[in-house]
Amino acid sequence: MDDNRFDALIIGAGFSGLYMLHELRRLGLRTCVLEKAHDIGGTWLFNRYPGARCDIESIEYSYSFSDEIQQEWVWTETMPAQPEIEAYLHFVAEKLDLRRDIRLHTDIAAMTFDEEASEWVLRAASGETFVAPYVVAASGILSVPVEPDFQGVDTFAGASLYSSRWPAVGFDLTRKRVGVIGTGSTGVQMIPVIAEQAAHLTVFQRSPAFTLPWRVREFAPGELDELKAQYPDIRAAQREHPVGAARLSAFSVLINMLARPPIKTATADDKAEAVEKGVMGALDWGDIFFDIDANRMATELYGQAIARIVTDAETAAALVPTHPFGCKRPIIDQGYYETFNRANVGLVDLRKGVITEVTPTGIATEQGFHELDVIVYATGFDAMTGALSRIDVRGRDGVLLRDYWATEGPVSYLGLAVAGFPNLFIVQGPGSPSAATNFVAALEQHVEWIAACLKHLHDSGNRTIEALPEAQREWVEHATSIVAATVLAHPSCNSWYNGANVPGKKRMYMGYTAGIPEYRRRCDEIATAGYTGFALS
Ligand code: N01
Repeated sequence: MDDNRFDALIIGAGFSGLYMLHELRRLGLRTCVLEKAHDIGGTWLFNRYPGARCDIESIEYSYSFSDEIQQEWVWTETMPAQPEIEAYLHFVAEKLDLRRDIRLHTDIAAMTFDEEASEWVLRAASGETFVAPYVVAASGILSVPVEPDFQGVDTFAGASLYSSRWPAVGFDLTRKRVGVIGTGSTGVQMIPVIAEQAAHLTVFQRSPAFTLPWRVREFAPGELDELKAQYPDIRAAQREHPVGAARLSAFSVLINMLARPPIKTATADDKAEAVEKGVMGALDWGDIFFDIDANRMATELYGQAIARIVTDAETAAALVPTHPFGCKRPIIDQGYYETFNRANVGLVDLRKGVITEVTPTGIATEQGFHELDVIVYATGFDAMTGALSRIDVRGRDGVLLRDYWATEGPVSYLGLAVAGFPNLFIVQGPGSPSAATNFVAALEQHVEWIAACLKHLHDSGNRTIEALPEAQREWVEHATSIVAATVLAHPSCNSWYNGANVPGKKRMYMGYTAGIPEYRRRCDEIATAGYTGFALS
């Protein structure tokens, strides 16, 4: 038992858990990372589907805390593909000698706060237990997939593939009739790639995506070295940027739009010019985040821009979104709309008739039957709260976190802690900036804040820290009030951001949208004032 007693335990060996381990070791704490998978990497271990890559530039979607690491690691492309990010995390783990404190194949099933001893007791699915006063949940915000249970889903005789547990050895799609369900970031990334491999691809689309074309490219000779020489400036700019990525990315495109002229006063010529520029130009207006009518006007132009790319008029019309732009996560793509001009690609608009059944030979919809050899599910995640909800997390008085969130909604204080669950820190919990930012920039701030907090507890002779219900309520009200004035609060906005993609999940916008610098300022202010809003004992 003593071997399994630690100063702090970390759940998850992805980007967050690896850095958390490094930070806690620097404090001299006896720490261990518990990881359910067979290897480190988190998101970037599981999401190996064709075309998987990050939509933020590699030099920004990477740890900034070590100049040695950022100078030594060599990115080959502007926006990194999954294998390269996974390899990067392996490099970091070797460089910092992290693996000796990581327990793989350790799936935490339950954790209970022992109020008398003021410590957490964690039980793995194997029955093994671990004890520590503090737990950091670095279990990922998009790590629990939503897999639809269509009637007959298990009867399919072909291959059923899931984007977030793609076979490590890959899957040969050549000469196969493939169906892809889902057109979020994942679907939009994989569809052009699968179309090139498969004999035929059928895309089953429930909600058309807003997606902006992007050209990912390899770094030119010497380009990365030049960028590395500018790292102090690049990181400084990132730190001050609301989304934690100052160079062009899906998020910064949105931020830049805020400074553009409004569509509402645009002339017919202005609009025609916007459509001429393509789907990106069609949306490039300053008022579309705050005015639903302006948003709809821009969507109309977006539809016109699609119609200039997609040759079949019915398909082009089916690709036009009906939800407001900005209320789902921005997507960037490599030739998405062009893919629908291929002879081997078909689109099924599920708004005209839903999937009724999966049979041994394919997918039946209210509109007809599609024979398939492979079905690919790119149907999203139970985001932000999913990973901790699948663990039996019991806080004070035996309250289950999943029940608490089911009743109260996905509430937290600062996205870092939940009232009634002492000494449990969440990296990128609901109510933190994570969802709408560069995750790596956001997690670095969280990890550093948590490490400083643990040092403070030690130095001040405290053992327990707990979010106060009043502070939590105020934080949730504050975070909610920021989105209230935007299209994000519109009833037609359904996404993982507000839990609408998970049946029965209490609807609440789960991000903090004032940006990372403002969030950091508030977190630092709270810490400097002696952790206001928390009870320390
Ligand atoms: O998931 P999603 P995702 N029948 O929830 C559809 C990150 N990420 O995995 O919109 C039919 O966005 C669903 O339809 P609807 C990024 O943060 C980043 O694509 O609910 N369809 C939707 O079209 C992203 O936001 C990168 O109506 C069903 C799709 O499945 C997050 O992960 C790449 C259905 C799910 O879209 C999640 O993206 C990939 C059903 N029963 C992911 N159920 C990059 O960095 C769901 N759908 C680039």
